[in-house]
Amino acid sequence: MDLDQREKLRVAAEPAVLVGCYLPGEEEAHGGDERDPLRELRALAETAGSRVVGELVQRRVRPRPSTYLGKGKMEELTAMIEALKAKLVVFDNDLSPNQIREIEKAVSCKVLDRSELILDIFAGRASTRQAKLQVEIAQLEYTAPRLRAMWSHLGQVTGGAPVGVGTRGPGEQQIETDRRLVQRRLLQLKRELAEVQARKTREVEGRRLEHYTVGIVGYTNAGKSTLFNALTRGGAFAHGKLFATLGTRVEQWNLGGGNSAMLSDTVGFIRNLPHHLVASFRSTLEETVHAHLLLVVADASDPAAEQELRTVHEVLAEIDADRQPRVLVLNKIDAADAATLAKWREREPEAIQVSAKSGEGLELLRAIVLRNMMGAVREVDATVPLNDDRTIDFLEKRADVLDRRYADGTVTLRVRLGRRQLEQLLSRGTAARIDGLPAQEALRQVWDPSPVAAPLRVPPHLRYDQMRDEADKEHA
Ligand SMILES: Nc1nc2c(ncn2[C@@H]2O[C@H](COP(=O)(O)OP(=O)(O)OP(=O)(O)O)[C@@H](O)[C@H]2O)c(=O)[nH]1
Ligand SMILES: [Mg+2]
Repeated sequence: MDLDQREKLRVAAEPAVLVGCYLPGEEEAHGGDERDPLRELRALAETAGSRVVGELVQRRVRPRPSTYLGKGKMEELTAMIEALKAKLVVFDNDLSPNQIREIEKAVSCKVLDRSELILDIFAGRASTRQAKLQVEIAQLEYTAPRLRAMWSHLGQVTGGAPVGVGTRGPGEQQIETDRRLVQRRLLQLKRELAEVQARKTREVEGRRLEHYTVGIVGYTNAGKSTLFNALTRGGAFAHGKLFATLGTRVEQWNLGGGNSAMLSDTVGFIRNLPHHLVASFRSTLEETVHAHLLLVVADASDPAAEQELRTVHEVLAEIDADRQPRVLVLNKIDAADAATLAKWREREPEAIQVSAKSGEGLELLRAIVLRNMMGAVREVDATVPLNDDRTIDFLEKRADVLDRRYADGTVTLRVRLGRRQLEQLLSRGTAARIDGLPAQEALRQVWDPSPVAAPLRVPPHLRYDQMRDEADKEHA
């Protein structure tokens, strides 16, 4: 079944009511748009395949511990669900397992919170092995405690026998068995993901040494894949729905003059991404974390763009992708009005305004990336055996030679050398030593002192030893 068919089926299946309960000062953080705080949740629900039939917003000083919403609003919600024949309630807030149980009991239909909704979308979209593993891990970690709460509540309703889980024994025992099954499954999945991750890390490290790498990042729906396609003719899936992209694609980007970069497109960010999902997606984001340069893409026509950019910078810090230079790319200028663009220009004078759709501004973007790439120029001593004519010839013609010293069958040239030029020398098999180091080593130590010289870090949640410890604790 293709994506659209699946979505049609689910649309037909799930009329949904959206609920947002906002505490003072929370609306902006929640919707990014004060007049329409449920805007993003609506887009998420539609992306997940629901049909939004009703919406309910409450402002409270603090959440009611049992149901988050106040008592009167809960009654209103129950009546609304009945009148609209809704099958699903989605909360814009993150709910505790107990709150979900209480609300489900009151409204007698399925209740999801925002994180679960996002997980559901990810589950529907994951197409690579890596993405599927990551989603299943996140789902097990996030949903398992909720499932437990739900079963115990259903157990009460049916006098102890859990509904829909089979007839094996009374509730508590069932939950214990399932909890162990979940743990075992988690361990197996994490082990498999660790293998995928290790392979990926080697691949990324290799690519980074050989090429200049540029990562596209940004909020979901900012137009990253459209930009990627416009720059590379790369055929990434671009779509007007949230989280169209879940994996990472890498394509060559021709920067002109015989230079090129490896450009990557990846999953979009969203505020309050479920914690486990961020951790799990670390390996998808490996390409981003280790890119030489980041293009941070924002939708200039979106009123919530500023809030979204803040989220993007936060997530980048969280995944350790905050050491490389960034270029802010304001996309969709064809859809933004002149006043908005003027405001952006004032606020972000360094940003490049583009339209991935019309191609406007892409030439400037290319030039700036090229300058960034060649910009890594170092003044070094290149010591070359006199019989390595090709290297000497290359340096004399292409690099800026400041001084020459001859000794014992070698020449030492004081040169200003770009990173890309050294890479080109390397690919021709140069015999030069740079500042006394073999050329390959110099590339690591002189040009990329911090990120590449250090081995790529394996995130703690993917380390075998820790997983084993956890499993042992579990069995003890
Ligand atoms: N008007 C206009 N629309 C654009 C532009 N760039 C992208 N879009 C539209 O924005 C929507 C999202 O584009 P994508 O490229 O899928 O966005 P993305 O950032 O890759 O989204 P995710 O992969 O879901 O995170 C699509 O409907 C695109 O057609 C642009 O420059 N102008
Ligand atoms: Mg995309």
